[in-house]
Amino acid sequence: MNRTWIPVLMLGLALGAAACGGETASATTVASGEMGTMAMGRPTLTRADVVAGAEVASGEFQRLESAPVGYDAVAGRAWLARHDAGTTVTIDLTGLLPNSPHIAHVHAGACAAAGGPHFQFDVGGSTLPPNEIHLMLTSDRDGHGLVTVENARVATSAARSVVIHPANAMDAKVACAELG
Ligand SMILES: [Cu+2]
Repeated sequence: MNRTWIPVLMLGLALGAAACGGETASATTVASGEMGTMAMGRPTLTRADVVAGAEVASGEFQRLESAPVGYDAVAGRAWLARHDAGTTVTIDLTGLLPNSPHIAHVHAGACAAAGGPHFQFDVGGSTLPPNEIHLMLTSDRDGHGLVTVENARVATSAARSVVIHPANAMDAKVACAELG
């Protein structure tokens, strides 16, 4: 990727996140660089389900009515591990549109409410990581996607579900996993 495109991509992602959360992100906030790739996860981090000494909540992804075409077979699992170093979240899905970027957020509501608002460490604070937990993955040619993200704070019980969206259609909620 050409360097000059990175800020453009990040701006697009931030605006998308704002669309999902129903709030507006200012260009100033976006430019601060909080939303770097590192803050949204990597496939190679230690998965939440194998973090040593963690308390792990997990749930199966269920397709939502709002899922766009192409996601009829979406399935997978989300894990949220609370541990001494903070929180680790992993999502592992199949049945995604192939070779496509997706964004997931930890939400504060039940899947019956399509996840409700985004989970925030400081409620009413920044709508970007690290105050929220966002994950970015690009599915492979078979529609499989895996990513893990870490946060230095331990999530409260308000971290209730994980919702995944196509990165280019953030209003479209594809699937939700309730953490139990
Ligand atoms: Cu979301």
